[in-house]
Amino acid sequence: MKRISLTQHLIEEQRLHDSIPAELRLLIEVVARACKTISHSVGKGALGDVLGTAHSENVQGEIQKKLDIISNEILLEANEWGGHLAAMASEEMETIHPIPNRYPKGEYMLLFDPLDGSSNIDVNVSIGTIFSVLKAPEGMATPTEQDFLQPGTKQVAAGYAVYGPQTMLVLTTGNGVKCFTLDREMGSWVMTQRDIKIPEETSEYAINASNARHWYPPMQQYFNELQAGKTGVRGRDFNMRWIASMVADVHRILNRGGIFMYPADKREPDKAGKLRLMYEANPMAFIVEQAGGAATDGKGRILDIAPHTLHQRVPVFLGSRSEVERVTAYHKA
Ligand code: AHM
Ligand code: MG
Repeated sequence: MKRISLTQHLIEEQRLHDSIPAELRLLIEVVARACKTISHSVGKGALGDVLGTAHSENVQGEIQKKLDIISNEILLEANEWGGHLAAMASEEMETIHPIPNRYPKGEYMLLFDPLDGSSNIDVNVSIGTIFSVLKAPEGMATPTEQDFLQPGTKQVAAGYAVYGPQTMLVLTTGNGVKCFTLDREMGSWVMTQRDIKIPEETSEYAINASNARHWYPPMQQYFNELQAGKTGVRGRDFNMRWIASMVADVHRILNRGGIFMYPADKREPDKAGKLRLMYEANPMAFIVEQAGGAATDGKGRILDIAPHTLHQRVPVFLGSRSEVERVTAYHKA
């Protein structure tokens, strides 16, 4: 089989669809290179002294792991000097990170969750990096948080790297979803899936069911029906998987179908759900829609949400279209 590298793919996409100008190609390649570096650190584990906590907290009040901070630094450093970006924002930084004055600025803005699934780092379970790319608003002089607050429909690219038995990069620029596998010996990303499509029907769901008693009634109803399986209104059994790394759960769903849910619950009514809109839900929703699936917050399309803060949270229902539409209908009823 002919090997198609990430670079070759990006150049050919530009020729075919005019969707990846040189600056965006550079951006994607730099992010992909940074993910290689992160993958290398992840793979070293205790031998690289990268496990354990960093004894600091991020803006969400979560204890940061050493790898959260290392991955954040790797992405910042890799993306600062190329001239393709105006600013960056991250789960691990309270405010935005404008490109320092000593470097040229570009027209893109990059958001990321540098190391998603942090609770799995120390137990050698798949984790990942999620990223989203926006264009700077016309005429923007000095970037502010406000400039980032664009709906997910404005994303020009989104992707994730999953650090599992294999390291993979899943990418969309709005023309379907491609997957690249890291050839560790050659150090290159090689295309291994050209057009990922999520099966429309599924009998598999992913949710942290330990939160069940805190959910709102529509979620409880949907979940009870799944659990009742053959004996209930659904008339068939469902299987459950929960990795607690969104990247790994979404990756499984992209490949064999399923529905991923992180609903809002009653404990913190002001914080709608756990996952963050700008650098978790939006990029994943873009990828899932491009793969033929659906992504909602229970009420409407995630990509249509007009954000009001950088770190805002959102309920997430995504994956196989039929189940996402069903659980969304329960919320609207
Ligand atoms: P993180 O970005 O701090 O790692 O948190 C996000 C993660 C998701 O990857 C995952 O789906 C979820 O949190 C797991 O939550 P829980 O600990 O409730 O299982
Ligand atoms: Mg995360």
